[in-house]
Amino acid sequence: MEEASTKRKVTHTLTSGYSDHVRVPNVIVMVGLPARGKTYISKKLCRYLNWAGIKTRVFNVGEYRRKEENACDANHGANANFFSADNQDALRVREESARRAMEDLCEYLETSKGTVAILDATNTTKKRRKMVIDFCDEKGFRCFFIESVCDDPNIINANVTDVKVNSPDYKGVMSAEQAKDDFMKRIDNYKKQYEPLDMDNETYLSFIKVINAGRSFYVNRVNGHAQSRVIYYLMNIHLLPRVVYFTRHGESEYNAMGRMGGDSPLTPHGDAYAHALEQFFKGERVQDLRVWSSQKIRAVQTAKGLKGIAAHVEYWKALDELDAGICEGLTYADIENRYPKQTEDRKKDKYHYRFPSGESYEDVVARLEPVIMELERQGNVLVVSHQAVLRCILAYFTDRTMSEVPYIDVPLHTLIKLVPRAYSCHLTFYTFDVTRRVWTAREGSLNLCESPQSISPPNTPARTP
Ligand code: ADP
Ligand code: FDP
Ligand code: F6P
Repeated sequence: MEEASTKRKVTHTLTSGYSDHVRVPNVIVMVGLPARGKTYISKKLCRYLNWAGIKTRVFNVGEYRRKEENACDANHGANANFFSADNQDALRVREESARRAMEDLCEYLETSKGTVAILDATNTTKKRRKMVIDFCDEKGFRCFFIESVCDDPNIINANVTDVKVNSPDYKGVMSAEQAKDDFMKRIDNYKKQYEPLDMDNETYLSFIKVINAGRSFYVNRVNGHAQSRVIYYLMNIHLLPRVVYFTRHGESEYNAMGRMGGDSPLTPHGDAYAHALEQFFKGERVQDLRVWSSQKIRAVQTAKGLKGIAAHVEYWKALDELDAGICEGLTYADIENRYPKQTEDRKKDKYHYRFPSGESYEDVVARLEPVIMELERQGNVLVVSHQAVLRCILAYFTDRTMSEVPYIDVPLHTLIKLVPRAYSCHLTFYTFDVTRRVWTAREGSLNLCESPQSISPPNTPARTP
């Protein structure tokens, strides 16, 4: 009897969309003229949501259009006239591209168990948006619009010059100068058909308007957890140029003994690294540098010399190393001997494995969310933390999957400099030439560093114990 009713319930959710009690897939629909940061927002949001454990994928309609064009050996994108509202043939191609993207998006949410799909297109007309809304209604997907409105000519000019002229539409077809000219005409063509989200007559829709790259926002009818999380995120990100540095503490006594976790002080080698770091930042003269350290002794000692250099030094509990619970203070060999089952389980799924009375990488990601949000809000920051924690933070910035996170190589006595770029981040690894350091990475490590830079900063004699 009970089994039959359970079956009925399941059938009900499958045939008539998603009730309030089951997972409701979200479709995020980008809206806005070209060069308003829609692809930037889509990619960044996707990276954040996946990192936070919400399975997300971007469907870029421009790519679908290019695929169609490749199939018939054409390159319409390199001619602004293609985007004119009067070009009926082109409109058909664009509608078809959007339709295909929506089919794939639907497959992703229904079959591949995605939670959020982002439809990255201009969606500048009411007609196009109605098509998307009807589609989502029919499938039982929740629809949320993000419109980027920008009339600041400096921002638009920079977006076109730095990013748009490198679009695959123009690659090998024309010079950067010609591409810029064509793209500006493309924008003009879109302007003639653009119908912004209507704050008076489209109030039944859930949306956020991001105005002039976050100078102000307009939010309407937020529906559910995923949407409120997205809004909070969008309100924290900014485009100002800045640098984020990451380092592990210098070598600690426990590192030297091969023991996990604990709260031991630096060895003389670790101390020499702390000194070299201080000299490096003295030379760098980073403006308004904020230093965020964990509260563990080894991190506090590493950051100590930066007090006179940085604008602020703060100590975050959230930056403390992953808690290895009953394995704290043990070597990997001790753990294997005492708890062979734990070692085996950890190997099978290191990301989700939680130490008894301790944490998993997944737990660390959850407690790092406020750190990420604050990093997004701030300018220049140096984070002094630990191997597992920095793996989680770097995974966010470099878009790594859950299974990759616990294997990212974050060596001791190495400073990582991260500079945000249009759609990605650029990393530089500075390896400091300060005597010995122990090797703490485990098997199968993942190298994020393309070209390491060795540093022997002047005036950094290794300190004697
Ligand atoms: P679109 O997809 O709208 O054609 P892109 O995302 O390709 O535009 O443009 C990328 C550029 O947009 C990046 O250089 C980024 O600095 C900038 N950008 C990001 N967010 C915004 C925003 N909210 N408004 C304007 N420009 C933005
Ligand atoms: P993009 O490639 O930057 O994502 O420039 C507009 C464009 O942007 C075109 O490539 C693409 O054809 C279009 O957006 C997406 O579709 P619609 O204008 O048809 O919505
Ligand atoms: O060995 C240094 C260390 O930071 C330990 O404190 C911590 O338990 C460990 O690395 C985390 O690395 P893994 O997850 O590879 O064991």
